[in-house]
Amino acid sequence: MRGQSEDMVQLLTPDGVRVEHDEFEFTGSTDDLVGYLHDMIIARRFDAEATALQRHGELGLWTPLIGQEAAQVGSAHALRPADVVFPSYREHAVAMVLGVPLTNMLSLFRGADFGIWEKLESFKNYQLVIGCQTLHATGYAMGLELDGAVGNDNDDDNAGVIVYHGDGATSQGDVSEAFVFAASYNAPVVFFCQNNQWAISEPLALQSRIPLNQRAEGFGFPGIQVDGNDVLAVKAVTDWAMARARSGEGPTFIEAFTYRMGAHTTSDDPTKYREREDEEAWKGRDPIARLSTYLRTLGAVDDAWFEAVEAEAKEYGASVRAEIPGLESVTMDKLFATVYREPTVALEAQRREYAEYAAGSGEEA
Ligand SMILES: Cc1ncc(C[n+]2csc(CCOP(=O)(O)OP(=O)(O)O)c2C)c(N)n1
Ligand SMILES: [Mg+2]
Repeated sequence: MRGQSEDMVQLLTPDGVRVEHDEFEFTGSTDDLVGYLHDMIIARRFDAEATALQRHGELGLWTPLIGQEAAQVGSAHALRPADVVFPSYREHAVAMVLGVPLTNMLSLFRGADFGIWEKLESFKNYQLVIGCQTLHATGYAMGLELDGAVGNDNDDDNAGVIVYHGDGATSQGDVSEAFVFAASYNAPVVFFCQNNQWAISEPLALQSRIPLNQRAEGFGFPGIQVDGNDVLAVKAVTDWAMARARSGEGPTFIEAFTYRMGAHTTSDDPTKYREREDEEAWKGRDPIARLSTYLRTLGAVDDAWFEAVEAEAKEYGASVRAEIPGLESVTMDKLFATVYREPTVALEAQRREYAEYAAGSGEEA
């Protein structure tokens, strides 16, 4: 595959065969893997439901995660309760693993709230400004260090930050600045780049002449490429990087080499800019299929298991749809009230200006 490094970490081949690696091993149990497969199947179902809800006009937009389940589920399972996540806008499976109610996400994409969701202390708001969350995450990580939450002898007292961003985001100035600060301050932050090969219609080849993980070396911290469709390898590499962060060894860049199997968003049509052969080639590397093959070979899952998960996914899908009518709608009053904890003079002036405009136009305030 183009952009794939020779030393990409892989522990499970696309055919579902387990392979050894000199440095990394998956230390979890088979039961853990069955749990990850379950999470990946449910996440894909949630994603399909949300895409369908957008098509029915219930959501303004949706950002599909299909294809990126292993990158998200594997990395999320490497996190501990004190760790903090800064997502971009596609990390629905990370949210799911961390117990953020997924209806919170539907609410955001319906325009019914502003991302003030549950568990904000450990899973921050989605960001649509490409790459900006890498700066927020780095600043937060520097704060953890100042708070003494890094490098303690008792590892239970330690915490780290993980920030998710895309391949396209690495072309943003914000991301380079975050790398500089993370390196200078040895911040406990893991940059988890889901290289899904596309930044909307721009292929990775336009953005980088070298595999993305090699960029980290120039900033002075390790960069590693992992097979992002291999949940075992993603878990092992993220465990290592988060342990480095928590113990005070500083930042790490992980490039999870994966593929956006769907559209960029529900407003996008990838048939306009990418080849069907490309999509077919990546279908053969589907993260769910390869783990299913492996676990079937072990005898850890069978047809009955898949039927039960399918039934659960179906029921879950129905419960997601049932939530929609109960979601609040947004009023301009609520919008103004949510900007700052205390209103500012400028904001109050804007609120008055809007109220006058609404009164004149007959629009709801
Ligand atoms: C600062 C900024 N510039 C441009 C955009 C428009 N935009 C939205 S998504 C996107 C591509 C991002 O690609 P990538 O970082 O690879 O993330 P992916 O969507 O593939 O997960 C762009 C350019 C934006 N939201 N913010
Ligand atoms: Mg991308």
